[in-house]
Amino acid sequence: MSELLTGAEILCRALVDAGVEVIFGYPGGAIMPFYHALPDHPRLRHILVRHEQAAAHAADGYARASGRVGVCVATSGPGATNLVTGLAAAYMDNSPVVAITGQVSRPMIGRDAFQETDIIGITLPITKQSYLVQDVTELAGVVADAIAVAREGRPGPVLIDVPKDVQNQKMDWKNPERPRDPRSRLRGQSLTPGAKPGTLGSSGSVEEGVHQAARLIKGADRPLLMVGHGVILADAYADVRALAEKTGIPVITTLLGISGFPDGHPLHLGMPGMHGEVHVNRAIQQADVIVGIGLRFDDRVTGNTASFAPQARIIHIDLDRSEIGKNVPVAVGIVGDARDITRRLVAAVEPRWCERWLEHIHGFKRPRAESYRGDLSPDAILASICEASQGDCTIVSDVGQHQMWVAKLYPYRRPNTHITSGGLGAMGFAVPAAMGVHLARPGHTVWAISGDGGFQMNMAEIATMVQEGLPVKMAVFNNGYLGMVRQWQQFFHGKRYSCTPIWSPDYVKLAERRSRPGAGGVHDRTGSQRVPDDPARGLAVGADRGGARRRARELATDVRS
Ligand SMILES: Cc1ncc(C[n+]2csc(CCOP(=O)(O)OP(=O)(O)O)c2C)c(N)n1
Repeated sequence: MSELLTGAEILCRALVDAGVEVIFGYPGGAIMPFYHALPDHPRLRHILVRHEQAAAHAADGYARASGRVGVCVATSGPGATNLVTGLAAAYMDNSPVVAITGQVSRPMIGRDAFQETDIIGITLPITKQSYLVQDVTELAGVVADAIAVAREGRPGPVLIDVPKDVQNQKMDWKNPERPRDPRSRLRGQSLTPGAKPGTLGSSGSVEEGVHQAARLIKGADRPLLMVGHGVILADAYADVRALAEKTGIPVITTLLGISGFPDGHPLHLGMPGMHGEVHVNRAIQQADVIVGIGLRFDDRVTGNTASFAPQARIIHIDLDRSEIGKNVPVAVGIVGDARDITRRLVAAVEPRWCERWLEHIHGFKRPRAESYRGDLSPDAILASICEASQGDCTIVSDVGQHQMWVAKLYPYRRPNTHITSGGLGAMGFAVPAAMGVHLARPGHTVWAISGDGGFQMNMAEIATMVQEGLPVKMAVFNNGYLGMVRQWQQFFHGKRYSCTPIWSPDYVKLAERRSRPGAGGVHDRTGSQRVPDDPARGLAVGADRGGARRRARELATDVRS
């Protein structure tokens, strides 16, 4: 059956057809036709964020928690540029996000029209692919293609820029007819080459690589397994655990690999790197074989690569060929899906145990510092969060000192329950990303844990959550400082605490609901507003009003004196 539809209507239908259920966005001039069409597609739930950066972070959180594509929408110009940080975070952490931006009408492109920005040019280095839709006939194919590209291989963000006149352009829509080559008009490039399974060097086959790896593991005295985000993305937990248990190799989880292997497992050591644990770093320096699965050996893990793991032969398993040998030299590089390769490796290795090596590593452990004790210590706060959630929640952390405490101290027992901005390290990530995680996992407890600096960057999203009735729990480590920067000033800048004390509003007051929101819900075209019964229900901001303020004042005095 044929119908005359606008590009905006086709855009909505294509999203519904692709299984999209939630969109995080903010309207404006160049995306008006899309917002006009949206109310006719009730299967698309729109979350009106308070800043487009939050839309991108929320889509990212949704994608990481669901394994599906997260979608965000913005208008041209400032709306589109506000997405940039969120897209960069998604790019760095391989999160499948599709961003849809309005663009000025085709005849106006390149004339510095009102709110015209070359968002494709701006986001080229932080997107896997981008499309400037030139004609309504391409739209449905572009959406389907963008969603596939965002997910396949090494996931990442994709941008679709849709000129306003294309959104208004009509076409005779014969579902399910699709343009044959939706890429014909795209701009942008894939920065992540498609992966062909294989082994670098020798015969090049995966089998050969797996056998080389098994031989190295057999001959190793001090082997280590390093687990990265790729294990979570590939759903390779069971296989990684099987590999560790068959060989007895101690396991290290990178910041993004946390919850890729259960904390509390006798083989789990903890996090490496400059904010990691001393015993983990010492183990790396003494290891003779390291099996790295789904990680990129970034500088926060390796420090100076010249002195990283000086005795180790490295086996690197990664989906992306370009990662292998990029940061550290490898003895065996195997390109392929983490689950598939690990499974083969489990079959190829001989059972063994590394008891003495494990004991040796535990000998490096040091007692916790004094500051880790007491009622408001990171340990105690995280233990109470764990207890309150009966150990079953997802933690979304922001960036700073608290992020490292959350990474190191919280016991993650279930896969993919720790979400953070690892690669970009974007403050302001936690609150909106937790909102996305909640929408991906309704009924599950989600905590956003932030510092007072990062929380203030996107705390306006509390209003979004109240309007939408999203019961995300929040904890603010309100120490009165940009703590991690202060720590650097303490150690590397002669204790010159320049511009790091930070004042906070009363977070508990902020979370109190004074009145019902005026215009809640998605659409009020028909006059019906969807306002949640009790929008603030379940919204817990874990700031300690008096105590933290006092502590902040004390610290500030401390610094001045
Ligand atoms: C958007 C952004 N701006 C600046 C930084 C640099 N930065 C890293 S950690 C940090 C301090 C974070 O302070 P806070 O949120 O209070 O957390 P804390 O370290 O005290 O736990 C800053 C400013 C960043 N990572 N992201």
